[in-house]
Amino acid sequence: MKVIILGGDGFCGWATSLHLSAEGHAVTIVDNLVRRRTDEELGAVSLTPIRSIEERLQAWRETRNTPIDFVQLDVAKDYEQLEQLFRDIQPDAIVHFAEQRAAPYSMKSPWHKRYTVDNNVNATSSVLCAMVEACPDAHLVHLGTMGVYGYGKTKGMTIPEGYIDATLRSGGAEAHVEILYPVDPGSIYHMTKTLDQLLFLYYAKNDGLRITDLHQGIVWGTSTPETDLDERLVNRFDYDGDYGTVLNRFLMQAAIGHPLTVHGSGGQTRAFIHIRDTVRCIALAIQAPPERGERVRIMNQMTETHRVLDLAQMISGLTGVPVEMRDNPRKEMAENDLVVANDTLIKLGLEPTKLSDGLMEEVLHIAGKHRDRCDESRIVCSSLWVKPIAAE
Ligand code: NAD
Ligand code: USQ
Repeated sequence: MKVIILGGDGFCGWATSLHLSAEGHAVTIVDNLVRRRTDEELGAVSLTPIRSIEERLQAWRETRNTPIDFVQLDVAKDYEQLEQLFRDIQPDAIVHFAEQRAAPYSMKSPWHKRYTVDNNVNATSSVLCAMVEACPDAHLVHLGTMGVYGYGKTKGMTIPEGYIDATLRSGGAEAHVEILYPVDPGSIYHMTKTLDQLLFLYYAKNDGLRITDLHQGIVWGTSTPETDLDERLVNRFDYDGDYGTVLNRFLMQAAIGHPLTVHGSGGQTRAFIHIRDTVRCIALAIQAPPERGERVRIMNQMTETHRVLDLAQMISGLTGVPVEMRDNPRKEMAENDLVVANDTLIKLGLEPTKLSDGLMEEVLHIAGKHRDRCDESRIVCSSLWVKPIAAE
């Protein structure tokens, strides 16, 4: 298949690009490299020494003798170039990772809030619009998030895959319908993914576009069989208070002896998936496109759920590094339950990698190897969800 990977220089996108290329697909990466500039803005580079995109692609050519093409453009802004690219390549599938993905970054300031909305919504809107004009038969696979469902009290109810039966009552009449699961975003970033959902609903209905939205949990780990082939193919490892995600942060903190930073009570339950399973899920999703005119296909891309405090205690038990309970910089429920259906990807052939499979030790090892690259002043999350009330 011809596959365009939007955001293919990022954490999930790079590993996916290599995996799909290794599977024999003709891959073109599109990226504006903004994530590398954000490293500079935040003063916190990837813990692993990622190479320039040129060196990465050269290393892949030398390792596998399979070229991956690269086009630098802004998916949210460079509309004409994007449409022309789709026209020229006529892709079978487009995988869309090209969004600002950190919740704390999206809450840093008015600029960061507006940037996240502008970038993410315009990127998705431009991709859909360009598909209608240039490649209406292509299959769009978008990375959504489990956070669109929110983390309210579901009282043991299973979160379904995107849709839920509902009874609507108004004016004395009653209608039974299937609707998108009601959204409940917990940050500006998560909110942009709920807006993406509406764009997908509209373009699938109006233009018959074939769209899969993968509601992914928190990705952990850093390496895949392909990124392990050569040190120049190394993947990102974000550890800082904005972009680092909780499990990788705890593992990295343990590796350098920094107390494990649990926000609030640690009763937050979240869904997780290893990066190796992320790339497999994308490969499975592009092999199973919906028909033209079918509703948006939504799959929950996660393999297990854990409470934040349980993770911290598990890693503390493994390494002896203490747990530190910190004031929660976020506005989120102190605790929640979370039961998630992930049947579709399992039926398509996903064999889940679990925390118990020994890969936490691999992450500890990688973090330990690159500990000198860590700036400890960047570890604690400084983005606040709610402005502190000014002192009188
Ligand atoms: P990332 O920030 O590492 O990668 C995103 C890539 O997109 C970067 O290379 C960036 O330069 C590029 N990009 C952003 N805006 C762009 C634009 N306007 N034009 C061109 N390129 C642009 O993020 P990631 O962790 O790889 O996440 C990828 C996607 O997966 C995101 O949409 C995210 O919401 C979703 N996701 C990630 C996780 C996770 O834990 N990492 C979990 C669930 C969902
Ligand atoms: N947390 C801590 N300590 C830390 C960091 C985080 O207790 O040092 C807590 C947070 O308060 C939160 C939970 O851990 O309750 C998860 O935080 P996170 O930063 O790991 O995840 P989140 O902000 O939700 O975002 C990440 C990705 C995002 C993706 C999302 C999937 O950055 O792109 O969409 O995970 S999900 O959480 O399933 O919505």
